[in-house]
Amino acid sequence: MAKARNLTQKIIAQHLVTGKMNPGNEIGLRIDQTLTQDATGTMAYLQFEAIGIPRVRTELSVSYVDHNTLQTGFRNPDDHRYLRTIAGKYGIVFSPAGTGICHQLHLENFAKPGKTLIGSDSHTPTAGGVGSLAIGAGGLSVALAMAGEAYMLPMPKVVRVNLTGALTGWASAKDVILHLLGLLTVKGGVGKVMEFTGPGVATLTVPERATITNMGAELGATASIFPSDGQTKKFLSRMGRPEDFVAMAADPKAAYDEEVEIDLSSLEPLAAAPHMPDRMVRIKDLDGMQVDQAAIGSCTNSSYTDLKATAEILKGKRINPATDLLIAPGSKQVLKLLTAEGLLDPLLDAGARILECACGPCIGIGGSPVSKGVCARTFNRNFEGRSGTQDAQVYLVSPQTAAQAALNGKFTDPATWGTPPKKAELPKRVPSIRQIFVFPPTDGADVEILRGPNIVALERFTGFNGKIEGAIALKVGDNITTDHIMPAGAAIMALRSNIPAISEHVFTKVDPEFVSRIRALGGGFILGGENYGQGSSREHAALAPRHLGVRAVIVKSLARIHRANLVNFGILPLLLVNKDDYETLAQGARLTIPASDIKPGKPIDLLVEGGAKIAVTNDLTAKELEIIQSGGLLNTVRLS
Ligand code: MIC
Ligand code: SF4
Repeated sequence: MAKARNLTQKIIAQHLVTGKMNPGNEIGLRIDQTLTQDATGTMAYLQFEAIGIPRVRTELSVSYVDHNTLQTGFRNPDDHRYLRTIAGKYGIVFSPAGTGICHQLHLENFAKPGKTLIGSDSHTPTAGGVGSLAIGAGGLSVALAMAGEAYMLPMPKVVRVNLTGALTGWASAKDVILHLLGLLTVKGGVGKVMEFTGPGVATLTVPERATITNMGAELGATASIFPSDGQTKKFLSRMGRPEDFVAMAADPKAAYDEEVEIDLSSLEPLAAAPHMPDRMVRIKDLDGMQVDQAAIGSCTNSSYTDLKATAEILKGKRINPATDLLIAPGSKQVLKLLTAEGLLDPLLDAGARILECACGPCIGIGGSPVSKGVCARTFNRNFEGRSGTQDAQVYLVSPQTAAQAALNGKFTDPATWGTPPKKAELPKRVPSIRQIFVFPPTDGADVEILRGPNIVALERFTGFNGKIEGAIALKVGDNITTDHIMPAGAAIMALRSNIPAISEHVFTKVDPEFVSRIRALGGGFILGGENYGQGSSREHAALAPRHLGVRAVIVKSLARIHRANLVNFGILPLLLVNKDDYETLAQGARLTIPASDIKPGKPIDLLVEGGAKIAVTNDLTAKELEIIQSGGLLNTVRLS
């Protein structure tokens, strides 16, 4: 009899190209679908062009424009035009600016149970809400998957998150994942897939599941996944694609590497306090704190059901005049539904601002709060400064909590909120927005790729031989995010296709002198703590430091996607054998790395000027080491 498998193992087994399915062992997966978004997409497609094949080899590839849709100046619209023409040429579906947020749109229109999806955005696991094995990756990894290459990753451990009971009162799906983050922390999911099972699963609708799988990214998890069941069938048929449904679940006796229990009925409204998504607090304990801005949207909480709940709370009321309320629906489909169901009026009449269907304030593209402003945002990240206001205090909450905060002008005890609205469901007939997508011609040979002057050709990095000498150009602490390394916001994100220009902003929010210092040093190393590079998938957080001459990062531990991006661009990720050595190494210390002596998984000594030796190791495979030694992945795969 075949071995009982959990759902993650089943999908992996069906897509396994290389490797053995033992946790930690490198495996290669066949990828059915890819997605990109504008801010990572231009680089991904420049790399795809460099690989040199005529058409994507996936079942489906979609290019969404949702992050920077401001089009201030020529750079941003030029990027969008490049993305549109590239999509036509290579057989990619194009989603124009304003259609919606990539993860919301993908869930509504394309995600399928049992399929593998990789996306150049860390919240790609949202599609796990319909039972896809969906993983965030760097742009180059996505480019390779589009070229038909297997996606390489360490076989994840599978965590069974057993849900019992049902949500009650004002508790929502957002509170489930905030609770899990409080329990496991922002590094609790590294190297793992969170697989949701148990009797509580059936009580959650697909949009609720997608809120949970979306924010599994904040746990550092490789993916999060729900089974495909009656709820999935209902969702897919209401989305007008019943044929995409297949039932999928773990075998009843399947084993898991770890287990977590959550009793849904024990949950209450929660928040993640500034400035980390795992700083879980109870809303009741924030009672009385003034709220300057409430914002509802982002790929976590911008579904029709989220906004319906919001509209029902706001109906017939006016928000507090001292509190701004920003609402960005996740897609035009959500917006059309709100209009059709008469739910837009209550939002408008209450005083909400309706923003474009895009990421917007989530990534600092407008909607920045006032100085020291307290925000109640339904988003997934509250890293310091990410809102565009460095001293803002961002609390991550559910739409219900954000709507209450907007009404009251402050956080209040949920016990005072009255009876919660009935759980929102999608209506039977959902309007289609399929005609807004641009589907590619069957032969793109005649499509001309249009590039603006901001789109700068890729640089060729050189490999190394022998030893690498240099100084620690920057020492940083634990949980450094890619927002610290490569800040976002409208102005800097407009430079995503121009590595020399965007490199001027590396680490500027942490240390404004960093760029001039590393230039003066002629390159060097970064010393970091635990979970270095968590958060976004932006490969610019590896590519731009590499452009500035960073050759190695020496850390206590690394986040998964950033680790892969470092390898992809030829930066050595070295792990301190003795974590206490972090204290003895100072910024400015000169080091020699005997790079040619590095072997997979073997410790070596770094020589510190003055004679000290520091042991470092690595968790690289032989192939990854070879990639770094040859100056990055593109050097090993280019045809052109
Ligand atoms: C984010 O939420 O940080 C982003 C912006 O969506 C990033 C991608 C990017 O930096 O372009 C992500 O999550 O991967
Ligand atoms: Fe967009 Fe925010 Fe989601 Fe990132 S987290 S994809 S910026 S909405």
